[in-house]
Amino acid sequence: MAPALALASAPYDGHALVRVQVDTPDDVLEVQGLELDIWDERPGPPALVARVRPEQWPMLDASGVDYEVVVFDLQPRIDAEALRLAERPASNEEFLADFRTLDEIDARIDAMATDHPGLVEAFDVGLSLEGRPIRGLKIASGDDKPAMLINAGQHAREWIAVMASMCAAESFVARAEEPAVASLLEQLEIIVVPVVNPDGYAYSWEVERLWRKNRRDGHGVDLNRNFSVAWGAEGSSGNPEAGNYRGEAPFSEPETVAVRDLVDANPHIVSHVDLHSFGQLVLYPWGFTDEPAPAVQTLAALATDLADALGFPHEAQHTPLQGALFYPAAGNMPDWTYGEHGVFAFTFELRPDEVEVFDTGFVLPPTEIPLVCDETIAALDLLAAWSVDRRPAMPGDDGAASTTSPGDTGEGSSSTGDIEATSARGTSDDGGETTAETTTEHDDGASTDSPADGAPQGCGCTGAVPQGRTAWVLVGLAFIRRRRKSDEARPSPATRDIA
Ligand code: 0X9
Ligand code: ZN
Repeated sequence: MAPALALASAPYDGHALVRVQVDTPDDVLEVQGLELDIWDERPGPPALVARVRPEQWPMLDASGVDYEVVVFDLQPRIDAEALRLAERPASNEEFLADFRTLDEIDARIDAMATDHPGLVEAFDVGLSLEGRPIRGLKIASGDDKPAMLINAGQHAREWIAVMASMCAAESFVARAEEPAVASLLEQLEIIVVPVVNPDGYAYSWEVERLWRKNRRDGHGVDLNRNFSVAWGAEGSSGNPEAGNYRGEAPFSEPETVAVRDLVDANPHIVSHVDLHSFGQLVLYPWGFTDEPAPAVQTLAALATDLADALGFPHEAQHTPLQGALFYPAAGNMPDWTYGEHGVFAFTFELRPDEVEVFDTGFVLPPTEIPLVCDETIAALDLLAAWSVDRRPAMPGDDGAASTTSPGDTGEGSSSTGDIEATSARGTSDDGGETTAETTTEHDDGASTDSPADGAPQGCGCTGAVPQGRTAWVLVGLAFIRRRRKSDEARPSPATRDIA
C-alpha cells in the first residue's frame, strides 16, 4: 500500500512552456527581466525555455522577442503525475520504481545504515530553515583517505537528481563486496547528501510541484546562488521574487551553511558532484565567469570523460562545458568547493536533454529513473576511481604515503609525482591531466574482464548496461595510470579570493 500523499495543489492552469529565441546577450537580459520561470538556457543554438503564467503573456508579447509555445498547459501533466504518484509501489518494496517523498528518502537512508553497519553511516548535515534535518550518508567512512562528495536537491523540483543520488549510494553499497568496489571503498569515503533543500523538496511534493528555491519568507532563496565565491555577481539576482535570488548575504541560509560546514569539516574531500536537472551536461568551474579556472585542463578533460561515461550506458549524449558558458551562475556550490577548497567539482545536469512536446523537463516518467541511475553510476564510478589517487593534505601528512588503486596489480600504479602534486590542498596543487587516450579507453571499454556484467544487485536499475558497472572502476584505474603530470595549479589563495 502506498503511503498517504498530499498531492500538490498549486494550479498551473494556463501555464505554458515557451522556447524563446535569444540572439544576443541583450535578448537574454530582456527575457530575464520579464521574470519568467526559466527552465533551460543554452548557447547553441541560442534558446531559452521558460514557464509563462497567464498574466505574463502581454508582457512577453510586448517585449518583441520571438518565441514558440512548446507546452500550452502544464496543469494536465502535473495532475497526471500526482495521480500516478498516489498509486505507486510502496517505498520499502521497490524504492526506485518511482519518485520518493522526503520522508521516504530519510527512511531509506536510515534503513541503509541499519542494514549495513560498519559500511554505511547516516548523519545529520544540519537543519533547514523550517527545522527539517538535512540527512547525509557516509559510505566506508574514514578521514584518513580521500572522499568524494555527491549532493542533490538544492533545487526542489529536480526530483530525478535526488533519485540519482539515492541509487548511486545504493549501488556502491550493493556492490561493496565485489573485489574492485571493496578495494575502492578501502581507499575512498563516499559522502552523499540527497536533499540539500528539504523544505523546498517537501513543498514541491505537497504544494507547488515546480518550486525551486528554499522556503525563506515565502519567496525563497536559490541555494545555488548563496555560496560565497563570486556571490552577487552575474547570473544571480537581488530580487527576492526571482528564481535565482541570491539571498541577503553569502551563506545567509541554514542549508548552505550546513553543506559549507560539512565540507569545511572534511578536508579530505577531493571531488564533488552537485546533481541537478536538466540538460544532459557536465559543467565545470568556473560557473560565474567565462575566464578559465586555474585547473581548467584537468577539469575540462575530466568533464569530457564524465560526460562520456554518462552517455555510455544508454547512448544518451551528455555534453561537457564550462558552467558559465551554459550561463553564468555566480555563487553556485561547485564554484565554492573548487574555489575555496580546491575540490574537483562538477554539476551534472541529468535527463532530459531538453523540453520537448511530450517531455516536460522536471516532470519525468518513472521509467527514466533506472536509466538516469545507470548513467549517474557510470560517471560516479569513474570519478571515484580517479579520486582514490588524490592525496588530501592531512595533519602531519606529508602527502608522500602511497595509495593503492582499486584492482591494482602492483605494477604501474600512481607515480610519486602524482602523489606529490596532489598532496597540499590550497597550495599549487596539480590536478594531473587526462589524456586523449582516456576517452578512447572508455570507448573500447577496457573492461571485458568485468565480473559484474549486467544489472547491479539491489539498485533497481535496468541491467541494460552493456558492460558491468565495476568495469567503470577498472576504466577509471586505466585512466589514472595514463594521466600525465600537469603543471597547472589548483586555485591559489589569490585567485580563490574572488567573492
Ligand atoms: O542554475 C543552476 O543553478 C543550475 N542549473 S538548473 O537548471 N539545475 O537550475 C546550473 C548551475 C551550474 N552553473 C552554471 N550554469 N554556471
Ligand atoms: Zn538545479
